[in-house]
Amino acid sequence: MMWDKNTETMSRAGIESVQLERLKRVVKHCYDNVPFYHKRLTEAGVTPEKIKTLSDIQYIPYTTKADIRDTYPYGLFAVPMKQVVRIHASSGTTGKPTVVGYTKQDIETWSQLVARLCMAAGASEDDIVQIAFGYGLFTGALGLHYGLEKIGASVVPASSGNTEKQIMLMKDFGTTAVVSTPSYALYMAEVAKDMGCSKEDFRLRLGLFGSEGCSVEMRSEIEEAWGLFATDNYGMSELIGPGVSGECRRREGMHIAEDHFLPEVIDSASGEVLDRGDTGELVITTLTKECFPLLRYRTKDITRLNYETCACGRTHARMDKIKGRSDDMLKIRGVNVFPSQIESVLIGMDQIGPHYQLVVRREGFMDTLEVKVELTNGDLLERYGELQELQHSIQYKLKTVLGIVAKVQLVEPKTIERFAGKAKRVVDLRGKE
Ligand code: DLL
Repeated sequence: MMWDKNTETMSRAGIESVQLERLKRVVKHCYDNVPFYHKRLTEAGVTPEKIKTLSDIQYIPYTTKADIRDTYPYGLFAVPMKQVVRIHASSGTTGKPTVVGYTKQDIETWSQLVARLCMAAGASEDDIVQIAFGYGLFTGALGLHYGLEKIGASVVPASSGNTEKQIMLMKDFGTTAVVSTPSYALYMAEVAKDMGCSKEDFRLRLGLFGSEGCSVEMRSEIEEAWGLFATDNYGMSELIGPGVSGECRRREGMHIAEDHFLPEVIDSASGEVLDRGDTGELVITTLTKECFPLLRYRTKDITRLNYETCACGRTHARMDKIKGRSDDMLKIRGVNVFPSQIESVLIGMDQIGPHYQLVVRREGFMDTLEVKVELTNGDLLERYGELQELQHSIQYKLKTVLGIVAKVQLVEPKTIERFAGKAKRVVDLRGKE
C-alpha cells in the first residue's frame, strides 16, 4: 500500500523536475529571508538566479551544525515568529540544544511524510499503535503521532519509560504496532519476559523503529522476542524529524522522500561530492520547509544511495542503513571502526545477549578497545575454560571484521545499562582519565 502513489512512483525525470523547481524556490526563500544565508550565498557568489540546473547546487556552501549553534536559537528561521506554530529541539550531548521551528504548512508536510513511511512499513487504519518515544522537545514522538493519525491508525501516546506500565498497556489495549528506538524495544521485551509474559500475550505485528542504528542481526533479535516485523526509518530534527526516509516491506534500503529532500553523498574529509553508489556522508537540502530550510546540510551520517527502482514499485532513491556517524567513528590505533560493525559481530552469538558497551581508552600512546558484553547465562562466569574459549572466539571474529584486537569482557546478565531512548553504547575515555 502506498500513501501517495503518484508521487512515490514518479519517473526519475519527474522527480528531478520537481526537485529543480523546489530547489530554486528554497534558495530564493533562504536568500530573501535568512540574513545568515544571504551573507553566505553572497560571499560564495550565488544569487538565486544562478541555480538553473540541479547540478548548480555545487555552488552553494555546506551548512553545518556549528552554523545552527552560532545562530541559536532562532537565527535560521525564515518566517516571522507569528507564523511559527511549533518549536522542537534536540538535546545534543554538550551545550545548547538545536532549535527548529514549523509553520502550519510544515506540520502538514511532516505529517504527510510520516504517513508515507508508516504505510510503506505496513501500518494501516486497522492498527493500534503505541508510541514509546519520549513526548516533548524530541521530534520522534509527535512526528510519528501526527503521521499515524493521518493514516487513521489508533494512536496510544504512551511516551517512553515506565516500562512495566508500557507492557501492561500493550497487552490490555491489544497494541498491534509499536514505535520506539530498537534498543528500547529490546529492553521492553526483556522486562515483559521478567513479568512472566510471553509473546502470545500480545497482538504486536509491526515495529516502526528509528532514531538510532540497528543492525540486521539486532533486528532479528527484536523480531524474535516480540513476534513482529521490524522496519527502520531515518530522520533528524534539523531536517524535519522522522519522515526523511523509511523502509518498505522489502527492507532493501530506506526510501528518501526525494520530492522534499535532495540528497548528496560527500567525502567527509575533503567535502568532495562522491559518485552515485559510493559510501560517504549524507548531505541534505530541504526542498519545501518554510520555517527552517537548510541548504546542503551536513548530517554526519554515513550511508550510500541506490537509485534503482525498488521491487515495491517506489522510484525514490533508497539509502542504506546508517553505517555510523562520521563523529562516532572510532579511530583506534589508526583503524576506523564503526560501532555498527561490532554490533553485527556480537548479535547472533548464542551465549551472549544483545546488550553491549564499547570502552575506548588511551594507555600510554596506545588506544585500546574493550568490548563489554552480557552473557545469556551468568553461570558461565564460574566455568573458566569455557569462558575463555568464548572470549577468544569473540575476539577472533572481531579481529576478522575490524582488523584490530579488542579486549573482550563478558559480564553478568542485566548489568549493562538499558535505555528508554537512544542507547549510549560508546564510552570514550581518551584524554579523560
Ligand atoms: O532521531 C529523528 C527521528 C525520530 C528519526 C524518530 C526516526 C524516528 P535527532 O534526535 O535529531 O532526530 O537525531 C538524529 O539520529 O543524525 C542519526 O545519527 C540518528 N538516526 C536517526 N534515525 C536513524 C536510523 C531523530 N534509522 C540522528 N538509523 C541522525 C540510524 C539514525 N541512525
